[in-house]
Amino acid sequence: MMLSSIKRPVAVMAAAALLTGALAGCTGATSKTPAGSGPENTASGGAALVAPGELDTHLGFWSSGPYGGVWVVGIPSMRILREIPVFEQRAGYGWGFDPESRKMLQDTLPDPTRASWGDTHHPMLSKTGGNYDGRFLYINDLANSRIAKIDLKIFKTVAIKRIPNIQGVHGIGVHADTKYVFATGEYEIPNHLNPNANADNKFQTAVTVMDPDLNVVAQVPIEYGNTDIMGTTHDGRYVYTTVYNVENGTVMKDMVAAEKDAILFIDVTKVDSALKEGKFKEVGGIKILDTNYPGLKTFVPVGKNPHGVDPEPSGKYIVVSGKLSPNASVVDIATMKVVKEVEVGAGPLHSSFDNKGNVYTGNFLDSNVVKWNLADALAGKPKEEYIRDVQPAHYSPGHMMADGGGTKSPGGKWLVVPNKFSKDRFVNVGADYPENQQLFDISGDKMKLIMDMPILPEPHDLQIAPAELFKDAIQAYDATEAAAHEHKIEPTKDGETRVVRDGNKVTVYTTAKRSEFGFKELKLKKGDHVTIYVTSLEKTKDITHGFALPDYGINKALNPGETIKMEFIADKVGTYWAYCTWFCSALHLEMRSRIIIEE
Ligand code: RUQ
Ligand code: CUA
Ligand code: CA
Repeated sequence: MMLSSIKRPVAVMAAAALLTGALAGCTGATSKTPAGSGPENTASGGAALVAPGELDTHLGFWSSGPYGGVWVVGIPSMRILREIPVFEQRAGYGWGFDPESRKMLQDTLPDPTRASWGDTHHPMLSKTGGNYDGRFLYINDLANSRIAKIDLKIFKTVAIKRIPNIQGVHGIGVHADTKYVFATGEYEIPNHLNPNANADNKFQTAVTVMDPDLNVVAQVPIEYGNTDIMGTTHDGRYVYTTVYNVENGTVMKDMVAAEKDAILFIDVTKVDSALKEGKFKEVGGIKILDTNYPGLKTFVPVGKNPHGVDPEPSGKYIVVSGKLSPNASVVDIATMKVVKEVEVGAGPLHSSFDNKGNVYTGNFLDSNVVKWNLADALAGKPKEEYIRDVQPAHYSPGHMMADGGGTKSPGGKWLVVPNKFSKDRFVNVGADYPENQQLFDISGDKMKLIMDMPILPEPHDLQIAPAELFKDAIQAYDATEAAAHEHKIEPTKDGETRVVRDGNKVTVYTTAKRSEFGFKELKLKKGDHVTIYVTSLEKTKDITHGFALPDYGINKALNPGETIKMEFIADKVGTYWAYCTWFCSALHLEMRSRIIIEE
């Protein structure tokens, strides 16, 4: 057994008292209020952990729920460092205002004429050998069945794909070596509505297998009413997901009717061999695998309506959270059997891990985090022994994540607990309260609450990795390379604006620097199809310009050395100002150029 078993000097009775809810906060507050009903734990002032001018040691990548993007947060300061826009337009970065990002957003919607939005749940970092490698981040859009890839060299979204044949992409999983990206389908599609359904391939939903660029490799038809949260084993062999609707119910009452639901394991080696042997049917260009292919799918019965499925670091077990039961089920991956039901409290949703053999499970109903020792629980020790600590988490934690929590090598230092409610923890700002999340230091015997951090709705899930992993993120583009690779144009040099006319096609190659664009005035004819490339001549870090032409819906930020491309049809006669949207110098407001469109 690879799990370290810790000799613990902690008083067993204290743990028992904590479980009953008579909480003595670790931070010195001693209220007798039961967990979840009062602000009994107070933070010790986390921001001070990182003094002004000092840098965070870790980066957290947050899904932002219906904000449709990703927040990057420094840990332990919990300072928001930036947003990465994904499924929604963001004026600040000009995301969704230029033809390329706009196409990515709109073409992947069910109706490309509607405003794009996303419901992001589960960010997943790319991995090598079962550990984060800092290259990419993948994120789902439950609302529009989409998935996106973010390149962490540039912290930008580089691909968005809509997944066919399913509704509600919820859980996603990244193969231990990022060979594949997997996605679940939350909502069943009745067979009569499913364009691919016929006598041979009845399915309610499917697990989708994609390559690292999110092209669909295959879909595995699933006969049950949903596939929910997802995980992968550290050896790359399996991807697994909870299935809470084995009933194929369409209303909640029916979805909780059965005593047991399931975890579905999909053997990735069988996906490969089924593809190789041609055991699939191609429907609309998608390879739908033979659902009866031997060894492809295994359903393991677990307690009703399970939710989180989290791989512990040794790679032997998965911890499944019970949601409707007070238990976390430990599933042995080798035998695919539940080997232990561990009593952890009411409403467990998700678990994360440290580097000392401990599991941190968040209880939605109890509003707490329970630290328990996996080896002790598996050895059948009493609850007072395997439970090492209980701390209130305000209020009603959903997800939680320790640094490196889903990998082979957790760091064991930080635990972030996004909470679903905040109630009395902040000044009232209206009927929709701030969302809360809390940072715990988990390096000691007891979890220590470091800080509360209110944030916009809603902090859903996250991944935490050492900041060191992202040290190669670029700080400025190489103007030549960016131009050549992204747009296949000759780089535009200082003082060299070129206007090329071919019939009514006009292409403008120009520049931006402090504080002017390369062209001072551009004359166009009504009806011209205009493409403008702007190359930033800046080499100084953090000097960002923008190019906005509001009358034509154009707005895009441009970083040092970067080339951006904008397109519009000059269909309105008049004089229009293009201006810089990012404050770049004392003469920022003067950074504007006139575009005259004549009859
Ligand atoms: S899951 S509904 Cu996406 Cu735990 Cu949060
Ligand atoms: Cu360039 Cu403001
Ligand atoms: Ca069920």
